[in-house]
Amino acid sequence: MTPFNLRETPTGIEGFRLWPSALGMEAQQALLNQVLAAVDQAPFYQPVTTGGRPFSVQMTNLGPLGWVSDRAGYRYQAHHPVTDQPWPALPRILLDLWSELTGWPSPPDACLVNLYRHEARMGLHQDRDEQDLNAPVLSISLGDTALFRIGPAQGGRTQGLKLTSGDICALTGPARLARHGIDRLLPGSSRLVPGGGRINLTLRKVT
Ligand code: MD6
Ligand code: FE
Repeated sequence: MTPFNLRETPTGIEGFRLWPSALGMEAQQALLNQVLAAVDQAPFYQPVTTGGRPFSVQMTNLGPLGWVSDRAGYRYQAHHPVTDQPWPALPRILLDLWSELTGWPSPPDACLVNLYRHEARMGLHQDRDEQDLNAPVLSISLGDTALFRIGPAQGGRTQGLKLTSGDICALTGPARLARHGIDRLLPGSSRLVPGGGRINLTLRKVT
């Protein structure tokens, strides 16, 4: 595995941290291979909102806990909602990235894996289902470039930026509850993900 490029770029948003091209091509491919191998045991599925509307993003999880949403609500749980099996273990490379980039003293206990095919998007939201909202959320982008949008927790003006394959970002401290989402992909901008599209991994401390 090639070493990570841990040079951070200022974002102008306090607490929103960005490491552009943290993963080179070789590291992206190695990470993707491990994620796809794990996903063999925990296939992507299409979650629905509490209102019964399907997400355009497909999801699965790695680690002791996984974020799920269905008509009963959204929550973290230890089992895949379709196969009822425990989620696969977190690959070591993800644990290493978490500790190197966040410095958080304990490992993450959940990794949400989002698969965006061409038309998929993610509405503005806050990540606030975790018990300790002081722990950061670390996000790794693989595949097609995404137009990411972020703004203050309380609402108000948002700004957009591109997340490209190999970029890593984090919501920490004053940006932990920032509102954020994915407006759309730039389809065909990467050939990394088989079948096209983008995979986003978000590492969290849930309990
Ligand atoms: C995505 N990301 O990049 C969606 N959440 O596909 C997120 O929802 C996210 O990028 C928490 C922290 C960073 C993120
Ligand atoms: Fe999020």
